[in-house]
Amino acid sequence: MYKINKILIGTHNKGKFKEISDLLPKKIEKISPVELGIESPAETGKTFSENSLLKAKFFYEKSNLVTLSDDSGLEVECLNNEPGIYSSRWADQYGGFDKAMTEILTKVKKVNKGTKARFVSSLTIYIDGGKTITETGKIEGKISEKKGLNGFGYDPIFIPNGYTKTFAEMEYKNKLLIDHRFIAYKKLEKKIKNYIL
Ligand code: ITT
Repeated sequence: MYKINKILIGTHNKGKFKEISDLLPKKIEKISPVELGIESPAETGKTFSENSLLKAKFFYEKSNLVTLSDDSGLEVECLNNEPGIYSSRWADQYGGFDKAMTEILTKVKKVNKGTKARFVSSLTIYIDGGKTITETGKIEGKISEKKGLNGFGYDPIFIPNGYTKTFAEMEYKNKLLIDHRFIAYKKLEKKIKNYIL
């Protein structure tokens, strides 16, 4: 059985790159699209899994390296699960994450139908020979006032169920080992064990 010793982590998001790097076995060499001068594809999919697959294919075709990509986001129930797949685009649209988080908090207060929310991550690995595997992980929780300075993106406004701290108040390692990306990775790991361990 051939073993993967090098993976392109197909993301331009530094927070995701670090988390995915830390989930993969240490002995696997991790490459960033930034090192290879590869830009991001347009995210034309309608779901996290479609976008994740589209990114993995795009980066594989550009680099010829086994690729692992993520499409993720925050779904807020009272906002019809927005921003969802548009989580990154909301940040661009509102002028950064801080403003996008303020926007979410304002909308959630206005709608006044609770604070239930979840983070979702779809991970796709594109293996030589064109084989792809996609797995999705979700972590349920609630929207909170902005708290904490760790992490990235929408971490300051999300408290997972069973915890009292936002992702941004948690130690990096504690978030890493419970979040949506970890859940998706564990599902994926079962299917690629023979290739990576
Ligand atoms: P790539 O497409 O290059 O991977 P991106 O940041 O555009 O980078 P997405 O399209 O998947 O990635 O957008 C996901 C958004 O959701 C992005 O704004 C993230 O910051 C945010 N997000 C995803 N996972 C998160 C997490 O664990 N904590 C906080 N925010 C997260």
